Amino acid sequence: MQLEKRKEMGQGQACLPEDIVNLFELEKAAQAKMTNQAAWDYYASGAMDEITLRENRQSYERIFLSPRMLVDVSQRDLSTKVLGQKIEMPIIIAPTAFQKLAHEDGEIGTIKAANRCGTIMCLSTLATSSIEEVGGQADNNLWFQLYVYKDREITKDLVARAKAAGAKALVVTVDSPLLGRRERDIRNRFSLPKGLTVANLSKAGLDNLPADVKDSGLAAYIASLYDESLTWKDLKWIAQLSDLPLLVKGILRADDAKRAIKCGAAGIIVSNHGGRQLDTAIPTISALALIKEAVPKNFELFVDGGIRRGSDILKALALGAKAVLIGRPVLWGLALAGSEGVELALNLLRKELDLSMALSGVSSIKEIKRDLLVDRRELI
Ligand code: FNR
Ligand code: LAC
Repeated sequence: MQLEKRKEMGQGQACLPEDIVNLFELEKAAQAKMTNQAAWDYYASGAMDEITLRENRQSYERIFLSPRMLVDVSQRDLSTKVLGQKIEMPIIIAPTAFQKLAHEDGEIGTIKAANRCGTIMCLSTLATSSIEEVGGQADNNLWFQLYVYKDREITKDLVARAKAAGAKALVVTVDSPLLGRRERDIRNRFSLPKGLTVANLSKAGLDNLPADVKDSGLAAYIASLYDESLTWKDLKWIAQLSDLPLLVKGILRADDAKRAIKCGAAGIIVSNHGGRQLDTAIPTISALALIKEAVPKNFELFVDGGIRRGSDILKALALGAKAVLIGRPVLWGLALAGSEGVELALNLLRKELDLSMALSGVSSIKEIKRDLLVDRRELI
């Protein structure tokens, strides 16, 4: 946008997609656009004091790179393989619930952006579009995130439907026997506005969040329906429900990572749920470093939480992640400009990763190694 027009609008900050220079600006622009304050709070919230939410981000800022010079970086390739499938960049869309709160395009807008960017989208159980609708638009690039309901028939049915809709992997989230205490949601009595539903659960008649509770409606929904008794034994049961590769999302300890592998996990997503579950849980980049030491060399690890810069992705890959997942920035993109906005968020990260690689003397993903990071003890 021309400078005059921007002045006319009296705004110092970018608010059109073409003006957005980084994800922090995208966040501000999305916030300005979202008129439903409770929906914004739901997206932005962390649990309790939001310490883990902040630390997820800040821990990346404390890691320094040790770039290598005079390397030919004229030909760069960001593509990689996850679970045997090629993707154009090591950036995957994390499962986030209720995407239609951001924009009417919702999850369909997100899968279309994933298609255009050559990457994978993981669809949440709590999506506002069904697995069949999203699967119908996918380009062999859909994963399904499973929440385990007390009613095992419902859980079985969700897995079968995901498989039939063409999902390529099953992501079981294990950090949410109950919902974390998100104080903004409690104050707002968070629920879904009229017209939006938990689309995957309409068949089971469980597609509405209670609206008349003195708490977060989502917290009440989860407390009454999710299986709080879930254990490793159940993970084995889930693994045999289909032939889909199983990813376990929400692991933060090395011994749990080893157990997940024993239960047949094809990969682990190191995650604290974007700081939304247990506050003061370990920041994910630190958990990744611990877990990497404990698992076989080629076992596929993923990480999410607080990734906002291409250099964050470089750091996560240097610490052993195959790829990263991005949660909130996708929602910000949707809120600002629907499917195009999601593409914008992904492209900003892709370009920054590409530049960070070039400036570090790396021209392909497999060249990213631990020695790109400065050891804490080397810092004065
Ligand atoms: C989430 N997340 C999440 N995870 C999951 O397994 N199932 C879900 O339905 C949701 N829903 C959800 C909604 C919203 C609004 C947010 C912000 C997050 C967690 C998500 O997959 C991911 O772990 C974090 O979002 C990653 O952190 P960043 O990138 O948001 O900082
Ligand atoms: C959340 C749940 C739905 O983080 O995963 O809101």
